[in-house]
Amino acid sequence: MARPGIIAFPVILVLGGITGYLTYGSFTAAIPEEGIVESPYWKPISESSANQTNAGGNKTVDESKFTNVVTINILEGSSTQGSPDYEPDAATASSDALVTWINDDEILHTATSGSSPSDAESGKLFDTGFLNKGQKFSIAAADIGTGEHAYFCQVHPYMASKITIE
Ligand SMILES: [Cu+2]
Repeated sequence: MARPGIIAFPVILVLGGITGYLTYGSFTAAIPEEGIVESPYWKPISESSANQTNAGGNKTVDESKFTNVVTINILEGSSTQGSPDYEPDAATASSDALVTWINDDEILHTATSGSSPSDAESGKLFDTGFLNKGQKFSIAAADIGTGEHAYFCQVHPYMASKITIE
């Protein structure tokens, strides 16, 4: 009778080869091809989200349509409590104006409608979302609506201001 190793050795080699071949096949089959989506969770990007300009969720505003632009700067050092924050601090805009907030600070800020984070109405009229340094957010004053509206920074709720749309 032959030594068992003489038969076992080629058998192990062949089994190893088959295992390697099947593993290779199943792994390369899992590499997705470009442009092909095979996922039950996939869905196309909707028109509305594609048009968003920032986390605020508002659609792109065509700034060229506005001759009257009210710019509110979020001043450098705004995050320090008691420092000047929004400039002008009490802004006024006519209803045909475009209202733009620009963050001139090094730190993230928002301009969010409402009196404080606990205000149930906060963010309903407008919300710039988180603005990094140099980023801006624009909204038509007509979309905010006439009246005096309080707003604040979600990151630093002591940053509070107001805007009046006439
Ligand atoms: Cu802030």
